Amino acid sequence: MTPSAPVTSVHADGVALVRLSNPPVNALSGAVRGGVVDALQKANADPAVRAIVLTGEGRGFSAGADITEFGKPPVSPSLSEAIASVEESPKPVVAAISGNALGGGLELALGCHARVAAPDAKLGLPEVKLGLLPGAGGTQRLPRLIGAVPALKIMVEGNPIGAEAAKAAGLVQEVAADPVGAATALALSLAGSTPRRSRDAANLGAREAFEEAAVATLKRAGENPSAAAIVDAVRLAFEKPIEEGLAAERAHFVRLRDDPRSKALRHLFFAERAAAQIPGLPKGTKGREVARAAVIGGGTMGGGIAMNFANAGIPVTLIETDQDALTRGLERVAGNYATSVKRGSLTEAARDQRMSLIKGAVGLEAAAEADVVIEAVFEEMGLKKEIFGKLDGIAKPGAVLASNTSYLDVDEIASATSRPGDVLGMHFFSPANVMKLLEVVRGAKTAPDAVATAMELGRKLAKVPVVSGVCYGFIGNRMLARRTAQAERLLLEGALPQEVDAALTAYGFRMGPFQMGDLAGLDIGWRIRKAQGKRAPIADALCEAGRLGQKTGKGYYDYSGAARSGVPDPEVRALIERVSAEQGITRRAIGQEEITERLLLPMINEGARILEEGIAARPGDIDVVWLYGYNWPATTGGPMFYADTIGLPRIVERLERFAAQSGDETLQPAPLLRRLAAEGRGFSSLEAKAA
Ligand code: T1G
Repeated sequence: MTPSAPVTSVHADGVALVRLSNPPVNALSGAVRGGVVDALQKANADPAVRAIVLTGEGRGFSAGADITEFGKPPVSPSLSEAIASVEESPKPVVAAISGNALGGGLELALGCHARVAAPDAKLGLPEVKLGLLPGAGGTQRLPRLIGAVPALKIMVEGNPIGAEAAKAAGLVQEVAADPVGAATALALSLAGSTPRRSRDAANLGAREAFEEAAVATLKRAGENPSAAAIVDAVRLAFEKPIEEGLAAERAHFVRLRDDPRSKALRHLFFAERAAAQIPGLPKGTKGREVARAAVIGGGTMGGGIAMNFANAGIPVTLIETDQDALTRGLERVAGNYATSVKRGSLTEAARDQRMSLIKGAVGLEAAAEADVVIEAVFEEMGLKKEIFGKLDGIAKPGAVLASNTSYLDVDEIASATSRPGDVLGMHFFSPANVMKLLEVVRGAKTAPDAVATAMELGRKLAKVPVVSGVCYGFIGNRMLARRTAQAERLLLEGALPQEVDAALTAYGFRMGPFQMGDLAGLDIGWRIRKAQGKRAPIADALCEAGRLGQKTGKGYYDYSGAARSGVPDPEVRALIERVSAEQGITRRAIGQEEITERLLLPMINEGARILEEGIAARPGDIDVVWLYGYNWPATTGGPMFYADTIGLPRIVERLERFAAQSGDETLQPAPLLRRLAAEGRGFSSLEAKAA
C-alpha cells in the first residue's frame, strides 16, 4: 500500500478495502480514476478476495469530478470508464459513504452494487449549479434505482439529501455509524451472487407521473439548459437501453460543459473560494477569538448586522444613543424575525433563541466587553470619528473596531483612535441579514490578524467576505457609481427609464438602475451628491419635485396604481425632456444594445482601475462582489469574467467611441484594459496581488 497514492487498497479477511485519498475533497482526478480501475482489477484477480468495499478518506466520500480538469486534454480512464469497471466487477462492490458523495462521487457510488451511508452523509448531484448535468451515468442509474420522479427532483434542484432520506428513497441500503464495517458485512453477504446492477427500468415508476413532473420542473426552472438536458436524459430511461441513455447524457454533458454559461458558473465557484486567500497576509495568520459582539446604531443596517451575529449564535449588544431609538431598533429586529416565522423559514423556538442573544443598551460603554465592535451609524465622517475616538477608550485591548461605512475613508476613521491596527471596514449590504456579500476594507495600518478576524467572522456569519483596499466606494459602490452616471446620461441623451431598466433586466439582473433607485429611495443618492457638490440633473429634479421613489408613491415610476413595480409616468417623461432641453441636448432614440454596453462597460473599466490600484486583489474578487452584493447574473460570471467573454479589444473600441460621442473622458479605457487588450490577454491572466 503506497500512502501517497490517491487510491489505496488493502486485501484482508476476504475483502478488498479500496480508499480514495485525494485531499481535500477526494475529487475524482485522472490519478484517482486510474487508481480505482487498478484496485478493482487487483481485487478481482486475487482469489483470496470475495468482496470489495469502496470508501473515501478524510472529510468525505468524494465531491465529484475534478472541476479543475475541465477544458484540459482528457486523461484516461474517464469517470464513466472507472464507474463501468466497478459496475462490471464480478465480485460485489459496496460503497461506504461518510460526508459528501456529490456529483461524480455519487455516480461512482451508483456504479457500486450497494451503498451504506454514515448518519452524516450528504448525497447529491449538484452539477446543475455548475451549468452541467450529471455526466457519468447519474441521469440513467439514479432513476432506475429510486424512480424517475424523485431522481428528477434531486438532479434539477441539485441539493444534497441526508442519509435517512437516501435510505427511504432506496438510494442506500443501510445507514450505519460504522459504514465501512457495515459495508464489509454487506459485501460479504453478496459474495458469490450476481452483483445487482442498477440497469433495469422496472423501478422508473409511471411514465405519466414523470411527464407531469417534467412539465412542472421545466416551468419552475425557466431558461435553464441543464434542467432541459436532465429531463431529456431521464426520459430516455423510459425509451432506450441504458447504453443509449448514457451516450445521450454524454453528448448533453459535453455541450453544456463547453457553453459559456457553465464556464461562468464554474469560474464563480472557484472565485468565491479564491477570495478567501489574502495575498500579502503572513502565512498562518489566525484571526482573534470572537465570543461577543457589539453593534453601534440600531437602524436598518445595525439591526440587520446584529441579527447576523444572533443567527450565528454569537451574543451581541445593540447600542443606541437613547431608549426610544433602541426600542425602535429592537422592534425592527423582532419584526424581521416575525416575518421569517410567518413565512415558515424560522421556527418560533429558533426565533426566541436568537432574540435571546441580542441585548439592547444605551451608551457606548456597553461595548466594553465585545471582541468585535461594528459601527453602523449615519454615513458622516465627523460622527464616525467621534464614535471611534470614544470607542478607543472603551473597547477592550485587541477588540476589532469595524465601520460599516459604504464609501468613507477607513484610514481617516482609524486616525481617530490610538490603535489603527484594530480598525477596518466591514461593509454589509442591505438588507444586512440577507445579502451575502461582506466587503472587508483593509486600512493602511490594519493588522494582519485583524483582517483575518474579519474574514473568519464573515464566514461564521454565513457571508462571502472579499478584501478591499481603501478608496471612495471600495469595490462594488465605486463601480456602481459609473453605472449610475451612465444611466443618468442615457436619460439626458434620449432614453427613458423603462428602456434603461429593460436593458439590464434583459441582461439578467433582477431589476434595473431606476427600479432599484425607486426601491432604495432617491434621496440617498441626492444627499451624497449634495455632500460632494455634484449634480445629476434629472435625479435632482425628481427629488426637488418630491419624487423620492416608492416611499413617496412616485419616483422614476408612478406607484399610485395597483402595479407594485410601478408604471411609466408621463410627468417623468416631460421632466426628462425638459431637463435635456435645458442642457442643450438633442435627444435621440438609443437602442438596447448601446444602453446595455453603456451601463456595463464603464463598470468593467472601473474594475480595471480598481485592479491597477490594488484595491481588489484579483478580477475574480470583483466578480464575487457583484454576484453577492448586486445580484449580477451568475450565468455570465461577473463583470470581469464577462469582459473576457466579449473580448477586451471590443471593450476598448466601444469605450473610445462612447467617450468621443459624449465627451465624457471618464469613459476612456483604463491603462490596464488597454495593455491587456493590446497583449491579447484577458483579466483572468492576471495574478493575485495584495489588496
Ligand atoms: N473539483 C475540484 N476541486 C474541488 C471540488 C471539485 N469537485 N470541490 C471542492 N474543491 C476544492 C475547492 O475549490 C477548495 O479548494 C477545496 O476543494 C475545499 O472546498 C461527471 C461533471 C464538497 C461541499 O459541484 O460543493 O462531478 O480553495 O472550500 O466548504 O457528473 O467543495 O482549498 O484550493 O468548498 O468543505 C460536482 C463541489 C462536480 C461539488 C465541500 N461536484 N464542491 O465544501 O470546502 S462536477 C460539486 C462543493 C461532476 C460529474 C460532474 C464543496 C463541498 P481550495 P470547499 P467545503
